[in-house]
Amino acid sequence: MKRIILIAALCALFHACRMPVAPPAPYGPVPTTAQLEWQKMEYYMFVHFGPNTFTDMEWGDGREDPQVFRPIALDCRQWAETAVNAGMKGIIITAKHHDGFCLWPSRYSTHTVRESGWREGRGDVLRELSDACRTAGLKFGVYLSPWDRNHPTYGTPDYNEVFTAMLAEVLTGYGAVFEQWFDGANGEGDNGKRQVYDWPLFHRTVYHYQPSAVIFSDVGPGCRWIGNEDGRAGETNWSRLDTTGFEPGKIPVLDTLTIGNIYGQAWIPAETDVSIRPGWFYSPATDDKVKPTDELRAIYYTSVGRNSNLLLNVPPDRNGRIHPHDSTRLMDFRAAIEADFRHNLAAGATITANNIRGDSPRYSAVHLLDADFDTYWATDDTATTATLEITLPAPQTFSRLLLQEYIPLGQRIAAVDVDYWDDTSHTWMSLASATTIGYKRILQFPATTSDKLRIHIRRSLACPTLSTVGVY
Ligand code: FUL
Repeated sequence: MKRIILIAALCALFHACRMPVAPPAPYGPVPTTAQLEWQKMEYYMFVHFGPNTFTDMEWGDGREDPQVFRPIALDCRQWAETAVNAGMKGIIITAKHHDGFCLWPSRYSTHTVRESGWREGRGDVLRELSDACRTAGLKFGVYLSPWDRNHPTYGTPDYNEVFTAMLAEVLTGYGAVFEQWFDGANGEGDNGKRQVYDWPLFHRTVYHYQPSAVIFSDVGPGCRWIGNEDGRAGETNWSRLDTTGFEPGKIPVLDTLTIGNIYGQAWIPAETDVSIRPGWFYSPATDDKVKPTDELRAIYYTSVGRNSNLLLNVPPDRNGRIHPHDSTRLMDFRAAIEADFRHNLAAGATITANNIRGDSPRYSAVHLLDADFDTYWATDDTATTATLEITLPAPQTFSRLLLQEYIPLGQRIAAVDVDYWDDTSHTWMSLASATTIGYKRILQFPATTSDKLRIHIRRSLACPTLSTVGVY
């Protein structure tokens, strides 16, 4: 009896003293804190606004009379309210497009809101929008086109100094900037000259004034262009990219931007930018061409559903307000997505894994079903394949599976098969397959009824981790 008590005591002591199982080591490049916060935003608004709004142009040539800029009822609070009601998390505005017109009264240009006469030349769209975003709880971002078809110094080294000074103005005058958007389009200036940009200087300037800003360009460094303007990320989409030898406007083949590089040296996740209308700027000619809800819904699945953020452009009209056709469509789009993800059928399910890291509760598969991104399931280091089984309390009909990798430790999973249990044939039947998961991957398939699903990770570059599984 004494021996038994002693053994039991020793066992208890052993368990109490057992070292916590160490998490998997990060694999490859990983997101910075700012990139992780950015990725969690998922969906935000792009605003193209400026002289082009009033001239039916997409690319103004910089010789427009500033007086054409005359929004008679500009209301940035209406933009911000629309974004909030649409479920968006921020707004990025074209502070200066290729025509060089500045939406703020820049000291380094004579082609600005000051010269327009709007609000007697005392207006500042960046001020009004950044204030409205702050009030509405939205993040504020700035698009600044390096290509400038108006500025007299464009095409000379002096322009790099001018552009840097303009950057400093927009980055210091309006509070926190979550994303600095650099357009890759680079043509000639009004003087027929083309600029050689000082990208290292531009990047240094952004990080100096806004250390937490994510810098967008064709090739990062904070986030990258998806390689098309159709709203389509790759079904395979690595948040990693090799950028040596590339810069904005001098880019790898477009497919590489759409797919990323499996062994890319840098963490540069994708952003999908697309417009709700055929053009980036407002035109009355497109009032009846706002994308239908089904098309926007499809774009959600091919962007957010494929490990990319969605930057949806909603161009304000000539009054300076978001047109009712656009705002109504945005509300329908939100309702459609919310309906798709209202009931997670996996919420009351049981879930098992054939491998749990160190058999530790810390990495148990139950973490896949909690709503906490920061708890996750992981396997032992030796595993590069694994199988999860989900049993629902009763048979249910579903057509979507949502998966999230725990990306703070890097992107690992390269191939996944999903099966369901068919009660008639008593076999597992194939439901869907995927390659990459990343921050979020949503698989769609024909509506299927079953009480069991199986997720088989067929290939992982290092032991897999998953944070979330949802069945809808
Ligand atoms: C492109 C620009 O040329 C378009 O006008 C628009 O701003 C789009 C978002 O990026 O490169």
